[in-house]
Amino acid sequence: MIKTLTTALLATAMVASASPIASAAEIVINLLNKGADGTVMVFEPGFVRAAVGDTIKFVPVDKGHFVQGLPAMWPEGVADIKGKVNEELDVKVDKEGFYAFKCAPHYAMGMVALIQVGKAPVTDAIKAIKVPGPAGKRIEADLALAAAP
Ligand SMILES: [Cu+2]
Repeated sequence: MIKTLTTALLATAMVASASPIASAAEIVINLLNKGADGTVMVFEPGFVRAAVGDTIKFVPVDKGHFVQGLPAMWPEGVADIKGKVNEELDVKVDKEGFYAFKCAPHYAMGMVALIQVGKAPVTDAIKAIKVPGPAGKRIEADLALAAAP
């Protein structure tokens, strides 16, 4: 009887861990006027690895920021997203790929974040996407992190 119960519990645990809903995480990215390393106008962390089904929560710790998807680097078929100034924004990432986000008011200053969802590979096509200015430099650095094992 005890053995049967243990087996049943184990089976339940295995099903639960295989379910994307049970294992989905919430990942917080803060919108800051100044990052830990002194860089002004940043998402922190600016690069994140997420699993399919996770939720990215953008938190405007400082005022005057708002989040938008960067269409140049966005999974095909996923709807655009646009937050509101000074408001939190939850983005559930349901499709593998690269999701780049910008803070619209500070995009020219390089305020971007990159989320690598699932096992999305850093392909030549991804590397060839042109993002101008400081944002492009940051995305380039993020892609180097994404390509690392
Ligand atoms: Cu901003």
